Amino acid sequence: MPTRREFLKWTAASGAGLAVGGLSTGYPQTARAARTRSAAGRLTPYLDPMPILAENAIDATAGTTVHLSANVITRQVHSQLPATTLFGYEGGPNDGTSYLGPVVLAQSGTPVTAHYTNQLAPSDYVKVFTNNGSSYAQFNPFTPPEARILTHLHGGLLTGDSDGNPYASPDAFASGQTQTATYPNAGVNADGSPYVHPASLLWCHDHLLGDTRMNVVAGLAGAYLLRDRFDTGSNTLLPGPIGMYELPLVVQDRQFNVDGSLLYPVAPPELNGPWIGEYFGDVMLVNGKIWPTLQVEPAVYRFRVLNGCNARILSLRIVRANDRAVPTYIIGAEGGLLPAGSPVATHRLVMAPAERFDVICDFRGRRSDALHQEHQAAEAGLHAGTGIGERHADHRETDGLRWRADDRPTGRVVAVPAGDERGDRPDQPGTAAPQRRDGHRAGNHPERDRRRDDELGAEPQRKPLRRPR
Ligand SMILES: [Cu+2]
Repeated sequence: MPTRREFLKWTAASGAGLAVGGLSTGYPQTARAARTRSAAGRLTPYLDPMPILAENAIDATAGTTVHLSANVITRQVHSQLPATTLFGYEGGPNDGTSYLGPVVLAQSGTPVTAHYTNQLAPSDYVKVFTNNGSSYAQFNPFTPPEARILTHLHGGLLTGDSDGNPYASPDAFASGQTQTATYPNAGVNADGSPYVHPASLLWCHDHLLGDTRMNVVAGLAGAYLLRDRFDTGSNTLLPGPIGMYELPLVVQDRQFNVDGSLLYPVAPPELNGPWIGEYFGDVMLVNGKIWPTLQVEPAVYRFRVLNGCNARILSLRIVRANDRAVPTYIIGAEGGLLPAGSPVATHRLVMAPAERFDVICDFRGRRSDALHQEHQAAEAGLHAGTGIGERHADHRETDGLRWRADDRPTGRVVAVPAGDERGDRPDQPGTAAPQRRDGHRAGNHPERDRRRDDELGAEPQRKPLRRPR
C-alpha cells in the first residue's frame, strides 16, 4: 500500500564527476549603474559559493528551547565588497554562515520555546542605514527612535501573545529585553479537533511597529523548518539529507553602496522623504550572498525556496545555457506537501514576498551545462516594478518604468557532469526523481528523459534574457 505521498520514486544518480569551471568574468557596468552609488555594476556575478544555511541549524525537533539574539553583525555579501554591517539573529552553531539567522528545525506537534534577546543598542540603526537612519526613524514609534525587535514566526500556529504582532505588542522589546514565544507546531480546528501542523517551511522575521521593513532589510530573518511523521528529514522518498540534497534557498533583493554598506534609498523631500513606498534591490542574494554559485551533482534536489524580499515578486527559473528550463516539480507550498500524486511540473516559480515553494529539481544528465537560476520579471500584472521605491533604486531616474532590476540572475547552479550518462543506473538512496504522470520512471532512459526534459523546457521565448557577461 503506497503511502499517501508516495509520488516519488527513487532512481539512481551516476557517480561523481568533475566540477565545471568557466565562471563568468564580469557584469557590464552600465551607464545607469555608474550614475548611482550602488555597487551593483562593479560586482562580478558567480564568484561566491552559495551559503548552505543548514550548516547553521538548531535542532529543536525534540522540543528544545531556542535562544537567539539580535545583534549588530558584519558579513561579506560578495567577495568584491567590503563587509556589510547588518542586524542578525545569532545563536546557532555556525553563525558566520550567512547574515540570515540559524535554521530552526522543529517537529510537528512538539512545542518549541524561543527566546529572542535584543542585544542592539537603541541607536544601532544608524550603523546599518547610512542615510543617518532617517528612513528608520521616520515611523519609529519611540522618542528618540530606537532599534527594538519583535519576532514573528510567519506561518506559525500561535497564540496571540507569541505571535510577534506589532499591534498587540507595540512596545516590542527594547535593548536588553527578551521576547519569549511558544510555538506549539500544532493547533485546534474550528470544530475543536486537534490540528497537527504539517511539515512546511516557515520563517522568522522581525515585525517591529513602524520598522518591520527596515529590520527585515537589515537582516532579521531566518528559516524555520517543520518536520512531521512523513517528512522526517530522513525519509528516503524525499531528497536529503538537509544541507546536501535538501537546501533552503532564501532569495532577497538588496542594494549596497560601494563601501559595502546597505543602501536603503530615501525619497526626496518634495515626495515627503525619507519614506519610500517599497524597497527594491538591484542585486539578488541567495542565502545572503550576491549572485552565488551552487555546485550540484547529477542528482535530484529538493529546494525549499522562500521569497524573502521586502516587495519584489519573484519569477524564478532554473535554466540551462540554451535557455531551456531544468525540470522542476512543485511538491509543496506554505501549507505543506501537496497531496499524493499531485506534484506540479513547472517552468517557473512566481512568488510574492514571504511565499514559499517546496520543489524537486532534476539535475541528472545535465553534463557540464552552466545553469542559471534566474529572476525574471513576473508576468504582466504581477510585477510590482513601478513603485516609488523602485524608482528610487536609481536616484537619477525619474521614470520608474525605465529601470528595473529584472532578468537579473539570482545565482548560478553548476552541474557536475555525470560519469556515465548512457545506460541504466541502479537504484540508490540519496537522490530521488518524481514519477512522471505517465508512470515512466525518470532515469532509466536518459536519452528519452533528455528529450522530454527539452520538451518540458521548450517554453516560448518572449525575449532574450539579459545575462551578465
Ligand atoms: Cu511575515
